[in-house]
Amino acid sequence: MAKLASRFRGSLIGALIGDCFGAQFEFLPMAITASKVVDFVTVLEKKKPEKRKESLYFTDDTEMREGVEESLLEKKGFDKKDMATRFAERYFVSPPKRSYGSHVPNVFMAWKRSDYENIDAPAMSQFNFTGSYGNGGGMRIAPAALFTHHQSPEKLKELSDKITKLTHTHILGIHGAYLQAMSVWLALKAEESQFSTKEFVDQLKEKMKFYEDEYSNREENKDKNLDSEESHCYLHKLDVIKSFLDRKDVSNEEVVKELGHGVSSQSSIPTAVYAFLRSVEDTKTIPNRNGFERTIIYAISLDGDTDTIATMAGAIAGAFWGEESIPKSWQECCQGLDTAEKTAKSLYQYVTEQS
Ligand code: R7I
Ligand code: MG
Ligand code: MG
Ligand code: MG
Repeated sequence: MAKLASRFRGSLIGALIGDCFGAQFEFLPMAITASKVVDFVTVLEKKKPEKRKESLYFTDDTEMREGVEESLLEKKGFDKKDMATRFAERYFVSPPKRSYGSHVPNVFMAWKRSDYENIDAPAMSQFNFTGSYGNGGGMRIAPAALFTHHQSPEKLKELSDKITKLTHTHILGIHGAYLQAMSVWLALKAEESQFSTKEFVDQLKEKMKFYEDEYSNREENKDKNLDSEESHCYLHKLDVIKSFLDRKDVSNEEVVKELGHGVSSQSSIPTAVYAFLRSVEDTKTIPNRNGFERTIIYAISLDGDTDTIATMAGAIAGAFWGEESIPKSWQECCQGLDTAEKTAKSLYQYVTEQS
């Protein structure tokens, strides 16, 4: 079983690899298949180390994840002004290839105009005051699961909500980010030899049911225009995942139709969780690759928001199988590897000192 320090590194490096590898496929006009992704990684693996080194850039998924980590470590917990300032100031100097979501820069600019005094309001005013349900909350949330490793799932929920609400206040964005955070949190603790994908989904279902019920039962939410299918969408999608895990013949088309591969939380976060769980179960469709490799290859093969689905799936898979499951040749390709390694070590040190 991978040791905890290795799982911390695995989660952040796994997130980085998902982003860097997935970004190469984001706007490709061709249909993506697992064999095309395998061809892509095979080319990288055969390159000379000096040609490979840092040849792949990361995007907003990593840039914002780094902002979360730095702030949590520096402030020893959540500090909204500090984290918001890090998000925005990084964005203002970032090259265009970081490809941030189309609306989230409005939040950064409003913060700056207020000299980082008015942090809460800009996110709430996104999308006609519904708030964003983009997957920008989930894509950066893995470090919250590491940070609360020795605490309760309720503490993780509190932290995940605070980090997400800085930019994403739609309930589907908030619940989605928690689903991703909780998946990483559980994967860090899971033992491979006794692992049951169904039990993993059941644990997630229990949490999502609680929070989705709580939200829809609150009086002030009764007149919000979410129908019951929407307000319990994560519970519903976890049931779909369970039914998929019972079958061996689930096609990419069916996964995309039922779970999605889009830029919204609800159409990408359950998909990332499934990409990991399917890769635990199915060792044959993508042969001669370990579970971590299968997760990344499969997540990207689903097409759509490839960097973000792969970054979220990679964070879960890396937490489960540990850093030693991630080929060194893959790691070396990524810009941002040194930061991910160092930060994982600092987070590990921080939580072990706290416990
Ligand atoms: O969520 P966000 O940070 O974007 C992250 C995505 C990832 O795929 C990254 O890799 C990057 O490519 O972008 O940024 P937002 O601008 O808040 O949301 C992203 C998109 O989600 C928006 O541009 C909208 O298309 C969609 N969206 C919504 N559409 C309608 N109504 C988010 N919220 C809404 C909504 O309430
Ligand atoms: Mg991105
Ligand atoms: Mg995108
Ligand atoms: Mg993306």
